[in-house]
Amino acid sequence: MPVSLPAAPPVMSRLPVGTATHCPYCALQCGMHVRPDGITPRDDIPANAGGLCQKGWTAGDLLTSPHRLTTPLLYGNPVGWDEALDFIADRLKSIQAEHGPDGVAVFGGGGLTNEKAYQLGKFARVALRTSQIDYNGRFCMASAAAAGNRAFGMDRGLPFPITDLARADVVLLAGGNVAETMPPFVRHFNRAGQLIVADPRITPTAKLATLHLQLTPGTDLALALGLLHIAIAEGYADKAYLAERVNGFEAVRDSVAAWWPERVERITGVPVARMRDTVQALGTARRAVILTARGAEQHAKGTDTVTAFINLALALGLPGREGSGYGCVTGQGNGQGGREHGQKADQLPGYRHIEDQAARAHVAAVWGVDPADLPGPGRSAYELLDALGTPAGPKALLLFGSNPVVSAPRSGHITARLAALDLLVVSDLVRSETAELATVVLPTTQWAEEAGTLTNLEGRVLLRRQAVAPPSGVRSDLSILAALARRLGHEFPDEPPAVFDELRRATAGGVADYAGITYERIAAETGVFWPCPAEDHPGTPRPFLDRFATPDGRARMVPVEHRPPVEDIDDDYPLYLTTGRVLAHYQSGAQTRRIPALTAAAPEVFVEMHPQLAERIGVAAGDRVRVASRRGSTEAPARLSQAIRPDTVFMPFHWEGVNRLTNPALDPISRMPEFKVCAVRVEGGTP
Ligand SMILES: Nc1nc2c(c(=O)[nH]1)N[C@H]1C(S)=C(S)[C@@H](COP(=O)(O)OP(=O)(O)OC[C@H]3O[C@@H](n4cnc5c(=O)[nH]c(N)nc54)[C@H](O)[C@@H]3O)O[C@H]1N2
Ligand SMILES: Nc1nc2c(c(=O)[nH]1)N[C@H]1C(S)=C(S)[C@@H](COP(=O)(O)OP(=O)(O)OC[C@H]3O[C@@H](n4cnc5c(=O)[nH]c(N)nc54)[C@H](O)[C@@H]3O)O[C@H]1N2
Ligand code: SF4
Ligand SMILES: [Mo]
Repeated sequence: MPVSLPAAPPVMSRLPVGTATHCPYCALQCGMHVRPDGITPRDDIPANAGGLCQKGWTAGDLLTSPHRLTTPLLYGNPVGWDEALDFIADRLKSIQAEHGPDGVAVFGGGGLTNEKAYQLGKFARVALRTSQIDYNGRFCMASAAAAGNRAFGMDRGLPFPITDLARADVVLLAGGNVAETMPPFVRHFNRAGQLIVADPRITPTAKLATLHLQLTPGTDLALALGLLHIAIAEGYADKAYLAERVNGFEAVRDSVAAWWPERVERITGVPVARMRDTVQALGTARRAVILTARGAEQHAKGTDTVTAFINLALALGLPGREGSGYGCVTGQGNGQGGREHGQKADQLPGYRHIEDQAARAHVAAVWGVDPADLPGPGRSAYELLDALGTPAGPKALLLFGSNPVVSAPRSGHITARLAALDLLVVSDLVRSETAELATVVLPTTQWAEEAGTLTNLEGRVLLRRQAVAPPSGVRSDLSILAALARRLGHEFPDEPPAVFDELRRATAGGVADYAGITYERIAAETGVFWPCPAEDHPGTPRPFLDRFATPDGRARMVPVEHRPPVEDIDDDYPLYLTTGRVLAHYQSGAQTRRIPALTAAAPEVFVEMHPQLAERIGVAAGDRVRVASRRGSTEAPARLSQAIRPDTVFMPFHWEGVNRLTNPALDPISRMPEFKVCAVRVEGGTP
């Protein structure tokens, strides 16, 4: 049965074209024209080719929002820029004088442009000389990144253009709800092909699927092991490909021998027949793609789970074949570029490792410093937030592009850590929940008010052009960093093209090599795929066609074992809580909860539950219930739905409170928290 796709949107009225730029939100980075009277989609950008979601259509309201910050705030009171910046610099110096360089920490975001992400990493290592920097991408696709590096020697979310999906006969999507999280994505699925979705809920994406695997939360790893077991048993392993391109098949084959389909059914709840249908579809397809997203990745075993799906893809001979492959559906606007240029605790620009001596020497030369002066690796995002204000932890935090009071796991605890700081500086467009706690808030320019590059989920570097003048009183993040650096004795460029030129040099020769990418080329070619080592190099849409990025060019299969969620259900907390997104809101909601059309579409948080469960616990539709975990509790109205398993409740995390419940248990490799499964109880039922 072919995939059923929603009807194409009506043909756009041909309004005068404005500035060609890109959406402020997710990693699809839809192309859009911004005009004074509104937004229209671009049709020259393949990822959206004329489409936008509701958030994109209404993004213009961000530019005129009455909630916009336009003056720095010191202890909540408006002050001038010099006063704010002098205050911050003085406090940074005195805190570092007392506690050493690591007394100050920096936290970034995957929504920041490449230029900002790069500059933030340089600011931390050069101006502050702190090792304490990480960013919210650790909460996003860090597990897929770690697994991709382990298997392929390179983490490029989709190692092929998104338009390749149209040629795949079968797509298996584990833990992604792209119909709500990137609506124009669904137009790339092959209408004549099959879509198989693994999700505990019957989401709008699962409704498009030809086959839905409605697994128990936290069991994707068992599912992937079971699928590989069946694939090998039924003779679908591609022996010629494995011999030519892959190391480690035998050990993985032996490790899945015990993952009998019936055993996997008991753990996942997915019927054996559906697993067999899935394997048969993948195994007999001429071209097939396996994708993972946050549903499978945001677990304390996320890296191993993605590894298990990559093992399946490798056994079937998919990666590195045109029209086939494995990919991670990256999330934030610059989720891909944001993980390449050094705002990660263990990383230098160009996806270089901070402990690699050659990498340190290269980057230090670009920065004009002694390699020995560059700090080593710091704490990962949750561990950094958890250490704030503790005796051994940082006493100050500079935060750019994240709202952890809403979005961090165990957020009640993280809010207390933020409140324990001597100095919290937040650069933001609006007074987010985290900015409410800040000693100093710095109002910054946003997407269409400034230029910069972003790297979309395909690894295509795009140019987000400035379309409007910023309101008076705000400054760009780059100029804020330059002004602070100057006060700390360093000269940093503050214009995006100058920063990008430096980024090109810093990434030259690295895994994520941008040396050959220029603003002019991006504009002329509607984006350039990295790696692109020289201006006459065409860029690399499909990096794995001939070889993988490992030293011997072969992919690595790694045996992995399933284990239950870190916190399983029991008598006290008998239900699984899983969390995720709704169409109308973005992330912590700091931006979208301030847009009237979006709050009208999705006005408040809710807890989705099956009617059988509701009946069992005495809850009627719309009742306010209390949801409690071992870490905290929150209230929300109940929303009854047949689309969820009776043992599981779902809450979107766009509102403060949901993350008070979530479990910060971390993946040992990626340091990803277990956002997608913890144990809760639901009480109440008061109308
Ligand atoms: N509307 C909207 N779109 C967004 C965003 C947004 O906030 N709002 N954010 C962007 C960002 S940063 C990201 S990372 C992406 C995320 O994009 P997705 O990964 O598509 O989004 P999620 O809703 O987090 O999770 C996807 C699905 O995982 C399912 N799930 C939960 N637990 C499990 C599990 O254990 N196993 C499996 N297989 N599935 C499970 C959920 O039911 C959910 O339907 O979206 C991007 N696009
Ligand atoms: N329970 C649960 N929690 C989750 C998730 C989940 O699935 N479940 N998903 C996780 C994921 S995948 C992600 S990516 C995180 C995201 O969560 P956050 O890190 O909180 O991301 P945003 O809400 O996008 O926060 C961005 C903030 O920066 C501001 N901002 C936007 N652009 C700029 C800019 O250019 N400069 C500056 N200085 N500020 C800017 C915005 O106004 C906003 O306040 O949440 C994670 N938390
Ligand atoms: S799908 Fe993502 S990039 Fe496209 S309009 Fe919606 S939020 Fe923007
Ligand atoms: Mo994300």
